[in-house]
Amino acid sequence: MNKRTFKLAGVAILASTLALAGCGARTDAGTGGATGTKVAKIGVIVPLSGGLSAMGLGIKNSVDLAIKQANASNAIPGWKLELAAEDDAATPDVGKNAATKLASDDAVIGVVGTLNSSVAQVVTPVLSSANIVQVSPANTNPSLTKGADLTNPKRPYANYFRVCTTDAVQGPFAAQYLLGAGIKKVATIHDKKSYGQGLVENFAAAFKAGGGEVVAAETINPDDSDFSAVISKVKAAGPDAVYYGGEYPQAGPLSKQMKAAGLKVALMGGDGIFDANFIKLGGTAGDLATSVGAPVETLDSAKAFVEAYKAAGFAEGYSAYGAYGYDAANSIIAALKTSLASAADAKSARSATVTAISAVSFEGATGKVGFDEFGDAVSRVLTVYKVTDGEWKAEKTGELK
Ligand code: ABU
Repeated sequence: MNKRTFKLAGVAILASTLALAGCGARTDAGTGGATGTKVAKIGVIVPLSGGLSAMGLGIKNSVDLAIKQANASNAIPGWKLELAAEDDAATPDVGKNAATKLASDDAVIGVVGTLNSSVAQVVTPVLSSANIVQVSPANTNPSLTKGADLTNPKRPYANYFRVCTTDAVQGPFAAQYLLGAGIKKVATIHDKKSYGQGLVENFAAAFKAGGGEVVAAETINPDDSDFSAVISKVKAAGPDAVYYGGEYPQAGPLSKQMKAAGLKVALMGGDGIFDANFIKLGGTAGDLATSVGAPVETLDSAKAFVEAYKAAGFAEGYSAYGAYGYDAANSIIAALKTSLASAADAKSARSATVTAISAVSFEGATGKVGFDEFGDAVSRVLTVYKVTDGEWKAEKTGELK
């Protein structure tokens, strides 16, 4: 099937789904046969532009899909859900403005986002002030749910939840993998951002505790493109591998420049580098990444999501976090079934939505979706991927031992 035929088939499937759902549901003039008279909006705050937009667009499209499916099945009788997507450009200040804009819209009842932990640190307080529930598909920095002192965890914001696991699990999972592969000496590099620094700290502590040695600990700036100085220092320390905390726009070129400089060891990173763009930008055979959950394509629970996403004909792939964006949106929608049931309008149901989501539990695309007392995901599964024949291939899926 060529791309155009595939897209047309997707439109036909969606149209027939909507037509079926319309039978027995009330219709509104101007809503194309949707399901209610009151409107509640689910916001999205992710990078829709810039270097990380591949991940952000996959999340936005997946939330859009969840909303369309909820409307088609009349999931919340009397209500029509709408998408309100905002670009944070992976930048805290832009994200804060996006949160302020969404919070000032009385129809917004929940937000899926952000991608970046550093952006969440300024977005969450704004949404918290407006009692708007936030569910991140991708933030992995532990402090967002446990506060700065992990030895004395305190939840900073009751409106914040996430459906992915955290770097307190991801870092040690990577350390165990490298130690198990016989790697005893690593150099670490991070980009000084909340995610990159936190990931490296969690990795290094576990690597040392497991008997490994960190022979160099370096940093780059988030927008650097020439890594020659840091590579010289790292190469002199003679590591067996480099562990990088950051995202693929820097990690791909860093790997390429490492090998060109004669530092021919694997670069390993976390979920921030797990994207096809890492390889396009210079990531090479043998490089490694961990990412949250099991590979989506192998999950029975994700089959319907993958098929519906393809049928919907989005221009971009669902990427590393699409299935998590879909589950995040569906966790909000599940809460809305309770909070909107007798609500006069969306704004008056915001607090009730925060309360309702704490008890949400269902089988999502990525597996069991639910939250603990900190708002963290109940699932702690991770996968190690290796660049093999020009693409990421899963090496090992499991939970931290
Ligand atoms: N977890 C990877 C996405 C980036 C972040 O948490 O900042």
